[in-house]
Amino acid sequence: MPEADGETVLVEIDAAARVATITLNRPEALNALTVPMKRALLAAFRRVDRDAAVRAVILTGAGRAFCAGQDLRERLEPGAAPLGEEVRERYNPIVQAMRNLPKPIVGAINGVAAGAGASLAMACDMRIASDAASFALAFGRVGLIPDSGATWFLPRLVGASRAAELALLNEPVSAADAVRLGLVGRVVAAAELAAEASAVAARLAAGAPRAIALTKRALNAAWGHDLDAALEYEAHLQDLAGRTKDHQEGMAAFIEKRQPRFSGE
Ligand code: T3D
Repeated sequence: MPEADGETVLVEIDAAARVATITLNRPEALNALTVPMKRALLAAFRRVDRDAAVRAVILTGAGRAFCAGQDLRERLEPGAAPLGEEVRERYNPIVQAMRNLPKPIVGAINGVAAGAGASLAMACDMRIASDAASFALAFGRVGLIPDSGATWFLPRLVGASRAAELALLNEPVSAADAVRLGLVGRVVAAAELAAEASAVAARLAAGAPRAIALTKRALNAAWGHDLDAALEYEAHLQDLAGRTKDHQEGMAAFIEKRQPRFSGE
C-alpha cells in the first residue's frame, strides 16, 4: 500500500495546530478519481489515523473543483475493473476509513463535488463550502446509481424527499441551496474558505481527542440504534470518557477558570 503519493493526493501537517490537510490534486481533471488516486487517498487517511500528532483533518480539492467523482476516461480504458469490484475494493474502504477515523474530518468544499466526489464530501463529519461550490449526484447521468455511501448519507442529511429529488434528477445544487438543505453547515466567500476550515479544524484539534473520537463513534452508531440502544451506548461510551485524564483536566480547568490543556489520555 503506497503512502499518499505526493502527487494526486497531498498530505500536509500543521504540527502547531495538530491538523492534517489532505488535498485531492488532479486539478486539470477536476480531481476526478483514478485507481492510483483512490489508493493514495486511502493511504492518506490511514497515515493521519496512525499519526498521534494529528487531531483533526481537512479534506479539500486543488484548483476549481472539490472532486468530479470517478474519472470517466479511466473507466473506458481496457482492463478497467467491473463496477461492483471497483466500488467494493476502492471506494468503500475510503468511506469506511473516513467514518471509522477517530479524528474529525472537515470537508472544505472549494468547488464542484460530483458523483463519488459528493459522496466523499458527505462522508466528512462536517462541511464548509465556498460560495463557488456546488453539488451534483451526477451518477444517473452516466446510467449509474449513487454509490460510495451516497444513498446512506443523503437522506440522513437532507431527508428522504429531498434525497430522492437529488438522486433521481441529478441537478446541481448551489452552495446557498446546499446550506439551506443541510448538505453543508456553512458557506463562506471562496477567498476565506481555507482560513475558515483551518480555524474550525484547529478548534477541533484543541478539544479532548478521546471525547471527540467517542462522540464520532456514538453519532455513527446512533443511525442503527433505537432510543433504548442509543441511551445504553451513550452510557457505555460516557463511562470510557469519564475515565480519561482529559475529563479530569476539563473539570480542573473549569474550576480554576482557565483553558483546558488536553493530552489525549
Ligand atoms: O468505478 C466506477 O465507475 C463506479 C463509481 C462511480 C462513481 C462516480 O463518481 S460516477 C459519476 C462520475 N462523475 C461525473 O459523471 C461528473 C462528470 N463531470 C461533469 O459532469 C462536469 O465536469 C462537472 C459538472 C463536474 C463540471 O463541469 P464544468 O463545465 O465546470 O467542467 P468541464 O469542462 O466539464 O470539465 C473540466 C475538465 O475536467 C474537462 O477536461 P478537458 O476537456 O478540459 O480536458 C473534463 O473532461 C474533466 N472532467 C470533469 N469531470 C471528469 C473529468 N474527467 C474525467 N472524469 C470526470 N469525472
